[in-house]
Amino acid sequence: LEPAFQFMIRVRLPGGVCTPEQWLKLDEQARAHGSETLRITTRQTFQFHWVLKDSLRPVIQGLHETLLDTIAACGDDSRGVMCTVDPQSSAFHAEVAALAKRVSDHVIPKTRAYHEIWYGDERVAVSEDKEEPFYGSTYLPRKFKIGFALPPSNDIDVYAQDLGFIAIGGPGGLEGFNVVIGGGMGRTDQAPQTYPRLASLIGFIPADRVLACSDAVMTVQRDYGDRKDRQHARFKYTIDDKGLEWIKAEIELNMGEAFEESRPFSFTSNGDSYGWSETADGRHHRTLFIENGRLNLPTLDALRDIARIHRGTFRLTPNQNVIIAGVAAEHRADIDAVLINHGLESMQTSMLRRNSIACVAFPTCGLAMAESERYLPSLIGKIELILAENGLSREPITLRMSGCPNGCSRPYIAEIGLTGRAPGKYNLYLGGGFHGERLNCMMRENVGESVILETLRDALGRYARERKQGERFGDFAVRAGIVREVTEGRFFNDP
Ligand code: SRM
Ligand code: SF4
Repeated sequence: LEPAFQFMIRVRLPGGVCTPEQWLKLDEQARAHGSETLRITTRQTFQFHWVLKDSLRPVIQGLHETLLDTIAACGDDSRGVMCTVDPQSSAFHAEVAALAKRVSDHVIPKTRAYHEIWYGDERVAVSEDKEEPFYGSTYLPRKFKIGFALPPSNDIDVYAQDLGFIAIGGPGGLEGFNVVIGGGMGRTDQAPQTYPRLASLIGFIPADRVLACSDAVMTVQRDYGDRKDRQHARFKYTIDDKGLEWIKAEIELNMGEAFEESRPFSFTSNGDSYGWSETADGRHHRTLFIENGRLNLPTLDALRDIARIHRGTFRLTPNQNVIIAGVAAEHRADIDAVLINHGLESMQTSMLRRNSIACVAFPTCGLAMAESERYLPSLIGKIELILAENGLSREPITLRMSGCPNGCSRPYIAEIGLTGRAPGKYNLYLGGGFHGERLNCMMRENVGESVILETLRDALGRYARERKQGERFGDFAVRAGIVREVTEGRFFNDP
């Protein structure tokens, strides 16, 4: 008798866009095989948890019926491609989102093995270079992450990507992208040679060079990344070992041309804006807050009812929320009616909660050292009281918790970051940039809830009393000397 092995399934969903038909299929599979739960991830896709081994093929084949797959959602390859989701400038956004999808299709492995294993396709003998022209048999040294950001929104946290494209528009629409390389969050406790790193800006490329640029950057990492030590194999370490200028020159060589001067841009936030918004094309979009991305039955029921009547798309945000996008003005009331019916119409959540992210952690994550998704909601309740005492309830402050140092919630760029060390114990970080532009710095190591709350009471109290007009909490923590400014990943672990 075989043990009841259970699995997690992660879907590939470039830019987090999904049709109502796909939503209904995902919902159906979650009810049939995934313990009636779906999880929106920090990279804009869905995960099924608790899938038994015998259910793997039915789920994957079911997804295939609506053209969804799980290719390159994991592995040493280019992972799910992210794209800013807030369609503030509809035509421009559509152009960038389409490119994100093209890049995703371009960078995934080409092997037919997936189709043979999961869909039962007939096996055809092909030579390795034809089967996998870019990855070969050894793939990349480690996972590789690509994302597209549309200023002023940095919702995808472009500086946390191995390769980030920052869209630059002109009067005629999309002109091209500023390119950033070498971002990453993962670190290991007690291993100071591992650190989070913000991606570095290396120049501008015209829009039609995006595929060439992706190939060129990934080639450098494929050929020069560390294949001996997995803890040192991400692109960020290749860059710091070889030097940014050397890497940039290698990319230019592969691309066959030099980067242009980077263009001006500015980000204002990495969060979501909730409620209804309208774009120039007359379409309406409703962003729903989904705490930590967890879709359990009552919310699944509501969204299934919406999927049955919705004619636009659903968009998953990098902050683990859902946008019911592309609603015609005359259908808004129908969507509202379903939300009211299911008790989901009101937005009573605090600014802190709306700007929070927790990774999955226990009970499904095998690497978890402490709780995250199941604990953050109650911790926020306690921090909300401190904020209220200090008149800060309306202040947007980013708070991210991860159950281990791997940083799946991108905690090292939050204004308040918490990473698990042991059950009930966390490292507390302060001073991250509000829109993901600065790493934070460790303030307390391996501490429990009472020390976390005490430390925050102190820091937030000072913020309330001493801040300058419009100053963000992360900026204040650095200016006031509560934590030192971390200017580069290499210095993250300095005392
Ligand atoms: Fe992650 C591994 C969950 C985004 C850095 N991550 C894992 C695994 C698969 C655990 C494992 O390897 O056994 C987790 C599955 C937990 C579960 O039970 O579902 C897991 N990661 C997640 C998700 C679901 C967190 C969430 O709550 O949403 C996110 C899925 C993203 C997706 O849709 O593809 C997720 N992981 C991230 C991010 C954020 C991002 O990419 O923007 C990071 C930090 C960025 C980065 O890569 O540097 C991240 N995950 C890691 C790492 C550390 C990598 C490193 O360089 O050291 C690991 C461990 C590893 O790869 O060895 C990891
Ligand atoms: Fe698991 Fe750690 Fe990622 Fe959280 S940060 S999901 S605990 S690997």
